[in-house]
Amino acid sequence: MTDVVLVALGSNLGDRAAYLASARNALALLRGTRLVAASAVEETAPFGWSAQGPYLNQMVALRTSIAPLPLLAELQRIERSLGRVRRARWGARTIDLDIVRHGERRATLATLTLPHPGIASRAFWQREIAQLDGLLAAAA
Ligand code: PH2
Ligand code: MG
Ligand code: MG
Repeated sequence: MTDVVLVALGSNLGDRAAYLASARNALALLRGTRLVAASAVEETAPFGWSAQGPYLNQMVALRTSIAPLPLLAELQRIERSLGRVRRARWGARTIDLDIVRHGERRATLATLTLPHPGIASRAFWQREIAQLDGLLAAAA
């Protein structure tokens, strides 16, 4: 049993494009997982806490057998491996990996809400989701 999972990537410290590329590689290496589509990379102004540099954002689609909470743990492991240090909420980071959608699942847990509640307020996520949905439909 596999699901199509959308994962948002964001970086605003150091070599941002290299962090995105390393994260894509690490995602593609997860057990039971294929990276099946990637959106364009977009530079975006920071939201939440404006005294930080601009982000590179991208979204990828995975086909995976990993359930939401174990996948969240894998994303946090990848973040740590790429030098992520958790300081302020919404502060600058080398890499941020967020589960945006996990198949049709809905969840409201302390650590994870699905679909991600940030979709409605982030125009760049809406653009990336539209790109991925188009790529996935073309591949189906
Ligand atoms: N992520 C944040 C905080 N602010 N701003 C942009 N432009 N892009 C992000 O991915 C982002 C942010 C917390 O996750
Ligand atoms: Mg985030
Ligand atoms: Mg995050």
